[in-house]
Amino acid sequence: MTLRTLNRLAAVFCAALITPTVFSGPVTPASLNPDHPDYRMLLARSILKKAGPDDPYADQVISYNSGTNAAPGFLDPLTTLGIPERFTGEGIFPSAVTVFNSPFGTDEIVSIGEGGSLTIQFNTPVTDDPDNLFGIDLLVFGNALFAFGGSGVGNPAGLFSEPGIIEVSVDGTTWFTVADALADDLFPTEGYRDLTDPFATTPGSVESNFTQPVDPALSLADFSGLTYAQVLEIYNGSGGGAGVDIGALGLSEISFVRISNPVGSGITPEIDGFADVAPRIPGDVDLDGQVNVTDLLKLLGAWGARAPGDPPADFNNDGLVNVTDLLTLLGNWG
Ligand SMILES: [Ca+2]
Ligand SMILES: [Ca+2]
Ligand SMILES: [Ca+2]
Ligand SMILES: [Ca+2]
Repeated sequence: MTLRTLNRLAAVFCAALITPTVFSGPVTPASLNPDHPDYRMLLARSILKKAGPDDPYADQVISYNSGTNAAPGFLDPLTTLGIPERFTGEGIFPSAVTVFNSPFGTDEIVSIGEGGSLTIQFNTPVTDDPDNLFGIDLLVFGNALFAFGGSGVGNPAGLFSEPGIIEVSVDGTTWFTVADALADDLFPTEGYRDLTDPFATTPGSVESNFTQPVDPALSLADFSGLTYAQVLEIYNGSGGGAGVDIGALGLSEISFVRISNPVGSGITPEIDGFADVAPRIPGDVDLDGQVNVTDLLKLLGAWGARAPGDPPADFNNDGLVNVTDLLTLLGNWG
């Protein structure tokens, strides 16, 4: 058995782990519990935060209930704070996190058994910014992964996923259920933009963007038979994650996210992290931070009804690339 096979088996194993364990009740947020092993780390992190602007990732665990059958060992909810994993298996089977190789360390992800839930908080609210790509405001990262078909995604495309329910809240009291996205499902995490081997044992050179969503119009079928290189192309620099538009729920901002797993689901979602989507510059089709002739040509090439995977030239997210978007581009030229 090669390292690659072992590596892949480990990831699949962790994605599918369903073993009974004892019920554990809600935990005290580590920041309030000096006995917690990560207390000092969190303290240091929060002190650092005060010195500079907040990062775009989850900041606090409000509660965690592991449910009845969470994967043994994957019971630390603090693993969902901060930036999602780019590299996994340190000390075991070190490898880059790719759409075919999800994070599997006990210090990287947490498991939510049946009847369980995880609630986190962002210090800075996630807003329904109109300049967020595809209208997506929040990303939830799990350990879902595409089935590898020999040279890329299998055909038909397969996904190892354990969908969890996503809810969001302004105040941590009144909750809104997200209808069109599930945690630990599409889209698998991708740590880098420049890897050629999806089972690479060393990091890539160019990091993906964990605050940029994958086009939510893409379905699993759109990935059928794609090579790894083609998947990276369609991800367009994104680090993946399940995308949530809080505007679709009638909300302008949220600070709390809850992932839950109903009794009887037969699965155990794993969660890696949460990100607040960064707004793009309106008119910047290729997402390089500038609005210029390259963006204009891409917009003109995408003119008309927007299809899944098209260049993101629909700045007002109305499904059309037309004169409204052209004027937005010209108005932000330079
Ligand atoms: Ca939105
Ligand atoms: Ca994590
Ligand atoms: Ca540009
Ligand atoms: Ca438009």
